[in-house]
Amino acid sequence: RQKEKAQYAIGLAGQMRGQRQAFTDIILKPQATQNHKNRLVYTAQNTNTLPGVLARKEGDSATGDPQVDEAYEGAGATYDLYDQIFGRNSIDNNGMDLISTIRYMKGYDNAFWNGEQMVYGEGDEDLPEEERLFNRFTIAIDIIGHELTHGITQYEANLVYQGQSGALNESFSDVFGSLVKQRVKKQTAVNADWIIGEGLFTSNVNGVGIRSMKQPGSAYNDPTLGTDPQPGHMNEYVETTRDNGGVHINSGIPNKAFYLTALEIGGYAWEKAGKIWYMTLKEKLSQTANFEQAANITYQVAGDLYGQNSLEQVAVAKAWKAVGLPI
Ligand code: ASN
Ligand code: ZN
Repeated sequence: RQKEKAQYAIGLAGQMRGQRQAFTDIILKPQATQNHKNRLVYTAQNTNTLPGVLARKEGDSATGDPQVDEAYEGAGATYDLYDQIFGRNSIDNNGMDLISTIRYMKGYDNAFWNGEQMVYGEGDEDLPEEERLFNRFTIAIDIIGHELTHGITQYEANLVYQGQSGALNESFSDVFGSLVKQRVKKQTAVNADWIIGEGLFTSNVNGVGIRSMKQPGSAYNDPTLGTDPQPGHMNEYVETTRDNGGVHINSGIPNKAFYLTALEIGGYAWEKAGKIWYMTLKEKLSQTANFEQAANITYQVAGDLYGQNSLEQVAVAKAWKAVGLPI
């Protein structure tokens, strides 16, 4: 049971598909959208009823319940990244309410986007302390950004949650989740830890988080959870029928390509690498895109945004080549 948990920790994309809008102007001169940030945080009170009972709405002051307040603040930071940096107005780019439910079921070791809202378990709070592996899932702001990004992917490329397109779906969630965290912490690409889910494991686990974008496969190595199964190169691509064909496993490859791109460009990762990935997701990828197509499209987009043979475009090509996907 525990083993499965880590591997499935963190995203399901639904089937809806939003309308696409025209390209580049917004992205180089993003303007905050008219503010439609409307957060609603509910508690399921340890049941499976969604959304549950309203615990905090937009404008309310902190409740003192960390799960409620973290879900609220994390949704806010995610909204702000998309709004202020990419000019996007919420999940559907049309001001959709940001609905979160915390305390979903009892001892639930996961978080997910259900096609309409974010849902967070409280981890192993039901177990005696020495048996706990997971803390509450709102504890890590990148997890919140990850789940919300599944909503955005649903309205944009709508990547099919299977095989390589599914691993890309997962990877975009990790990329923007990590950018939410990096922006809140004001960290440049070189200073960021690129860990996903830092703080999620209790001290009973030998691990720093559920994934590492910088060094896929290195996030944990634990007697109960096993070893982080992520590859960081096509040579180690994992063929499996588990986990929808390894969507949380092979996402290590595009994750590392993003990390390498951001590192090579330098500065804050959301400013350029983030824009390239955002425009790729919003305007260019098809639902069934594979890694090779994603690589080619990020390269094209980098050229459109920053110029042919620009430092940024060259960085993208180098990064994909380094993970075994030459353009
Ligand atoms: N926490 C997982 C994720 O967001 C949930 C899932 O749908 N596998 O990827
Ligand atoms: Zn996910």
